[in-house]
Amino acid sequence: MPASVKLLDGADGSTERVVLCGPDGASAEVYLYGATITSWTSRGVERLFVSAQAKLDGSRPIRGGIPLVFPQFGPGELPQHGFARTRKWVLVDSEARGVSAVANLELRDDEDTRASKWPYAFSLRYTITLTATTLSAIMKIENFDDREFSFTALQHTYFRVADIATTTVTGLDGAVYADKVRGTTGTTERRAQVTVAGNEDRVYADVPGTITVGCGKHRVRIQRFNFKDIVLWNPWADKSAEMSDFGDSEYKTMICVEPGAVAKPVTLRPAQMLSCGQLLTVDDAADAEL
Ligand code: TA6
Repeated sequence: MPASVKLLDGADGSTERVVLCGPDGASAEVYLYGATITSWTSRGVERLFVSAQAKLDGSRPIRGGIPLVFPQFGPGELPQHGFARTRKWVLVDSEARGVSAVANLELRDDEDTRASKWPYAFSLRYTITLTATTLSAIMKIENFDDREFSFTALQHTYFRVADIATTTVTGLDGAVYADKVRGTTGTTERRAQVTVAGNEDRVYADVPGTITVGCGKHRVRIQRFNFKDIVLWNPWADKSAEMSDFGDSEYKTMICVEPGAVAKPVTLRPAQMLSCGQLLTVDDAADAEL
């Protein structure tokens, strides 16, 4: 089946989300609100997690999928994780070409952002490309101001897993991380296969190579472009109970493995730009491998 792109309108009649369809039944769904990818299905399996209690009406950031964090990771002068994930983005164009479905979205400064603590003129283009077994999410951040500006950025990917107890993350061994739960910094990850058995909130800096998230036979490879850092997060039971848009036991079927530039800010001079993002590839084990 050839690739296709559908625009779906919201209650107000304006385009609310874009559905990309690729070969072999692959699909992805992107809300213009926050340019949040809320679904990625490949090889018949939904690869992303969205909470059953997530708000999809624009009243708060979508709890799940791939929220975009820009221009601030974490708490700070702006609201947590910055404004990109709560703005209405513009669909610039979309196209289905052969085996790929593509959507180009854009966010620019507006009077609200110019009145914020991060008042700079900028353009943030976001290109999402779907094929049968890959999802590419590439941001192009451009400084349209006459001043340099600094930012941190991240793609807050929520992976859907069958069981957190049998989920592994590989590729982090040797990386140094800050542990926001234990309040430590400078710890080196020694495990080739990282597992999660409680609340984890870690920022691994300067991680080389490919990261793989696996559970049972389902595996997704993460390749990154100018996103050297990886955040690993699972709220576990206590933090889950504190989140109104997250089910108390949903921590058992999700893990956040988030590529970004967050360990230190990126600075762009006027007219300078940075392309950054990730390529997700399905790499399921053959039955014989299990
Ligand atoms: O990426 C990990 C993290 O920074 C955690 O500290 C936690 O706050 C998570 O993001 C979710 O943040 P949110 O603002 O979406 O509730």
